[in-house]
Amino acid sequence: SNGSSDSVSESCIKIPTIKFSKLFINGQYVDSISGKTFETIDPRTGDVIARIAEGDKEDIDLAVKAARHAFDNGPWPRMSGTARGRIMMKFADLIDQNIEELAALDTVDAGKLFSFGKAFEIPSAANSLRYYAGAADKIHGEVLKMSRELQGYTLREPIGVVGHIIPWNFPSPMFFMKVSPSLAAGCTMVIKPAEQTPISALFYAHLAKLAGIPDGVLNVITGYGPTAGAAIASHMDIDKVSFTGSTEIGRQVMKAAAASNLKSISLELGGKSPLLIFDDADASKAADLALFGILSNKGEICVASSRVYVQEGIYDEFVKKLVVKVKAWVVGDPFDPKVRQGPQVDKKQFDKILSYIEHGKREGATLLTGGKPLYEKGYYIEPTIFTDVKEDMLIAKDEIFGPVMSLMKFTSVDEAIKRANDTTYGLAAGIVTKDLDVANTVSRSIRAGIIWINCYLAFDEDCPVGGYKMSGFGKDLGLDALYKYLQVKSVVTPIYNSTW
Ligand code: TXE
Repeated sequence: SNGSSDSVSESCIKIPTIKFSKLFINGQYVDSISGKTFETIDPRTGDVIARIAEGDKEDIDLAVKAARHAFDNGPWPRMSGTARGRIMMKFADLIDQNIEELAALDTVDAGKLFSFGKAFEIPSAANSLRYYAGAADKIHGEVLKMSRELQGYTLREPIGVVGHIIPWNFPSPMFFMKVSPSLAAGCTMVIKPAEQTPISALFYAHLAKLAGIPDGVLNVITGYGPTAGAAIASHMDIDKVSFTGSTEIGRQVMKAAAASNLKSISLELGGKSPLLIFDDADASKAADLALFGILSNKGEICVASSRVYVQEGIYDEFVKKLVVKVKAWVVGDPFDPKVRQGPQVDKKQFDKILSYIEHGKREGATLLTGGKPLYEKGYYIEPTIFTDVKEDMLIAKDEIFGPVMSLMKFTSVDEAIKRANDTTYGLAAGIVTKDLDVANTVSRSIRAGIIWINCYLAFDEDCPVGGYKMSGFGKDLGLDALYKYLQVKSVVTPIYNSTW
């Protein structure tokens, strides 16, 4: 079966001490006004890790006041880009000095692989600061030669106070996907991490202060979505909200923005991304990519390859390879280096995934592998693959956000494109082929924000990601993300012989 005998083996446990559990407002750790706290749990066991301050509307108000003051009167938006960049570089170095502890915090809070956190996620958080630090002194507008007797130029100014609402699947990378470009732009901010994973965000607030980020620039309010999150979305003094989460809540954030001060928003929402495998592909490599695309981070990835379309000529060979490889995929304690898949983030997600699996069986899809929870304790689920899936089944339409693949067969390139696009989402897609014409045609034809050819989940600081269609709008990563936090001002003046 799937490997390690116990979910949590003694030798692997290394829960770091939780040093920061209060709200971070104006450079200080403080209790919530109500004095309330909430529990955050270890998904490996379901045990409580720590009690965290529960921020609500009044705490958001205080944090916004601090961020507004820092924006209107403080040094951050006014200092040179070089100076901002230097502080961000220091922030990045401080992350590097704490990689193991930060990776371990995300492992106990979110069930993420410790080895992956240590090797990639935490270093990429630091590198995201470095990437945008290098852009902070290159923010400029354009010179305009206008058609009348006018000349002008544009400025790119920071958009103001930003509210960042963050999900639980990538606590550290998501935090910096949002914080790094907005810091470089000269914005000030209020960050609400997900209630499932508040711990590392509070640690980052400490590092921000040590690095020299002025008080009030970066505030962290931990708490629940309908209270603290909703207070951000409807706040009259927040200029922009950057949200990553479910499509349902994204819609509510958009409504709240419209009903309050028409703040600018960007939404990174759900997905149901297709991976298309063509006849000429190497079946073994294709099977590796398909598993990597859906099982990485236990399927809790917005761009997960949850719909796998395989051309009929390679289908049987592909399925054979897939079954062999999935048997070797080890599920268990995410601190164990042999393990490739840890527990789902919490009971709610665990139950949601299992109920989709039951639904898939009832709808008539065939269970090729998995389908059951694993171990006595914790929120572990077997890697699950369905065949005989039809597009109108719920498991082929809804974002399951777990280790559940829907496998489908296709005949022609045109058919593959049509079926890949038959979704309300448009976050990502993958193509496996050696045929350049097929790769070019399909990548231009799929309506999604990122297309991976012969790779999957290939991210880089410089490469924007973000949705088409109901997966939202506004990019994270790359220079596009920096521009979300800037606004253009035009300055116009008459030239010689002007009638002005
Ligand atoms: O998301 P929510 P949930 C998808 C995935 C998952 C499903 C539900 O399919 O199974 O959403 O997850 C805050 N106003 N994704 O319930 O509720 C909340 O506190 C303002 C995909 O956890 O959208 C958290 O900080 N904010 C996704 C954040 O929104 C509110 C990542 C996301 O939580 C709020 C996560 C409100 N009314 C889930 N209600 C991706 N795109 O990667 C909640 N929040």
